[in-house]
Amino acid sequence: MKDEPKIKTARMRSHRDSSDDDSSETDSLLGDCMCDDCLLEEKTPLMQWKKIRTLVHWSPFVQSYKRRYPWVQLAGHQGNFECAEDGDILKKHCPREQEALQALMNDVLRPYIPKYKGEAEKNGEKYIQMQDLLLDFENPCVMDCKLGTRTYIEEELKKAREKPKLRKDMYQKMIEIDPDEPTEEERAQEAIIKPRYMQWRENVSSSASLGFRIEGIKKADGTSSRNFKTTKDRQEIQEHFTSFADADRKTAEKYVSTLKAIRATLESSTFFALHEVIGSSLLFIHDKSGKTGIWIIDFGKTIPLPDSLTNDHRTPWVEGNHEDGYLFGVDNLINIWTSVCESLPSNDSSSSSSV
Ligand code: I3P
Repeated sequence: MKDEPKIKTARMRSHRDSSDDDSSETDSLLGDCMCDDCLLEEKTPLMQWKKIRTLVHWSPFVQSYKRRYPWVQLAGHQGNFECAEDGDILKKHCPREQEALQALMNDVLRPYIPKYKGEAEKNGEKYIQMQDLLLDFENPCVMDCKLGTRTYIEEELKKAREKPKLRKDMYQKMIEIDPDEPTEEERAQEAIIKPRYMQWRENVSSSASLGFRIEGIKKADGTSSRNFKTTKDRQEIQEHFTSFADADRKTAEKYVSTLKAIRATLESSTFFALHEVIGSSLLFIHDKSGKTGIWIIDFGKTIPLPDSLTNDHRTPWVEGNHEDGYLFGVDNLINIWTSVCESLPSNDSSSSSSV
């Protein structure tokens, strides 16, 4: 078929292989394709149909492009995804992300990373092919938390100094949240430079103070929100986590234990010690069956450190040290999810009646 992606590099086994069907290794992105090819695919299982139908109602994130190809995406750049064969997803090619994913396939972090399936081409465009993480869940609840105290790379800062590029779109996004924020000069230009916007975003959200921020939440009842730009307060975040977990203590406990496992793995990862990890997210997914998982996604701004440097990911950033605050964010996530657990009644009714 002319539209089928051609995988250029050797492909790993499909995650639909029964021997390889491990939900703890599912992928990253929130994509489900409604393209004609997928809908007409004879082997499309009923469950997949149901999921597609449900996700189509996730209206704020549905985007239509090309021949009515609605995709669902919780966070990140719109229009970056396409469908692929075997229920995989295609993400617009980014050399940095591809390099990171390739390296991560040989790192201890691999179980928490979307499976990288190689490079693909569709309609003349180059893509990275990855597993669709949602495939193993039935009507999933999904939350994207962007990690780190800093969301722009040092290179962007240097470029902005050398050749400032004014962004009218970012000015507009800023005044929508806080009309008083722009300086007189910015107001006259009706534009701002990107690092200024990114730093302001970090400060109005919890990125700067807690090392992570909520980017988007989709719940099982079909409701969804990306309205977290000014969500900064610890208590408010705890309430969002509680609601996301449907006030279910078991779900919250599973998230705490997975977060602790991810932290331990990050601390022992060679890849992580040798990279600045900016703009990467943790994707939380669970469904009614009790299945939960957290995956590390988005590596477009993950960069190898200069030769003599390693990052501890907790030391505060000063220009030149490349620190990103990633583990500081994971520490705070664990802390807040632990508070969620402590605030909820135990699911085990026998323990309350055993006195
Ligand atoms: C966007 C967000 C993205 C960033 C994008 C921003 O702001 O910070 O992470 O993309 O920059 O517009 P918001 O969430 O407030 O909409 P990158 O991380 O890839 O830089 P862009 O508009 O230059 O893509």
